[in-house]
Amino acid sequence: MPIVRPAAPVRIDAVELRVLHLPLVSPFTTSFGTETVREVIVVRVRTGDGDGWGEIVTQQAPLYSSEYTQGAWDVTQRFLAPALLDAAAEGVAPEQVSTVLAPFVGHRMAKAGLELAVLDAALRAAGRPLGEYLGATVDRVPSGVSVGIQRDPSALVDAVGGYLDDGYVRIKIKIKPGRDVADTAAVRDAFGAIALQVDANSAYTLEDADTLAELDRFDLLLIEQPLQEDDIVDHAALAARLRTPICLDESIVSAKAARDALALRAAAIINIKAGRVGGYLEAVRVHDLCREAGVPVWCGGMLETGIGRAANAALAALPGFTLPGDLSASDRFYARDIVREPIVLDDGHVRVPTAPGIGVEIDPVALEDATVARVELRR
Ligand code: OSB
Ligand code: MG
Repeated sequence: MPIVRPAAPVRIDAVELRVLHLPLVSPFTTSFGTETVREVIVVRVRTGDGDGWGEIVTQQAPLYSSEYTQGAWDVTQRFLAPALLDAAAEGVAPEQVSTVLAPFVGHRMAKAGLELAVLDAALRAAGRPLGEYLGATVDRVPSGVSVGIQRDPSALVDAVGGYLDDGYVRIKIKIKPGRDVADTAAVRDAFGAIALQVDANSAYTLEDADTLAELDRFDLLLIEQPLQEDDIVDHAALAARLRTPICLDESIVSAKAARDALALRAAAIINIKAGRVGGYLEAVRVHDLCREAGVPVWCGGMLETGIGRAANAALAALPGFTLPGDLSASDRFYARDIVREPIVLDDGHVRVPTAPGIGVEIDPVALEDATVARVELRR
């Protein structure tokens, strides 16, 4: 459903941006690389009624998406934040932020971070939780975990076993050419009929269809983004050759892209990430059109801090999110989160925050300790 009750405009006095470096509890390896430290941008908007917080989920290098942290840092200071500050002199409602930023092509993660900060400020001022605003219908959401590529299949089985012991209700393993069928077989053999899916992060081409078809025998929930971001027609061709449903992640950069992918039968399931589509409001639009089309969606993750993790829990509480998301606890990635109430796992679920705005408070000491760069922009 579209946003039922819009939020009142806020006047923004300043935008603070910080680059954080958060050490990961263990290296995270995908088909595109290994991360040991999460580099991320945190946004604070300062308004007469208090602060709002957002997160720009770019990574250090443009390997998952064309966006990357220093690029987002530059475009936000040079173009996005000045446009927002200009528009917000007399007040800007969260629903207007994407229109204000629309003249600037792309840079969706950067735009999403600004929009989230405005949403948080506006909803805190109104005493409304983000979940209620977005249309949440449940108070907790099932928690899946994304497991990186390990040294070998036996190390993968150990890692997955640990997460199952923690209570995660769905396992996603990262795959790449040469680390696909054997890794998946090892996990299936070790743990039987668990809810299991794989994510290729664009590592294959249509030439690999025979290899990918071997995954059909493992009864996976889905295979995520086997081909490149712009391979919509090839994904449709691949879908016709697999029994395993194809889920798109990287390709779905907007509600329009989602509509096109569904029309071309390139995806049977969609991973929704607010950063990738330019914000939580566009994410709701993707949700709405998929729900209309009877296409299941789930909430993806970008190794968020507690800010994005809390907001993702609110988004995933919408009724079309019928598959468990990558909504793990803070301690899946971080020994120390930057919020006072880290996201925790409770019986395989994550609670949807009920306090106003994103519903979590920043831990100023943890934030300061993680900060490697800071700027404040004013009108
Ligand atoms: O493809 O879903 C992905 C992390 C960074 C970039 C892309 C992806 C991921 C993950 C981690 O799989 C999801 C999470 O935050 O738990
Ligand atoms: Mg993915």
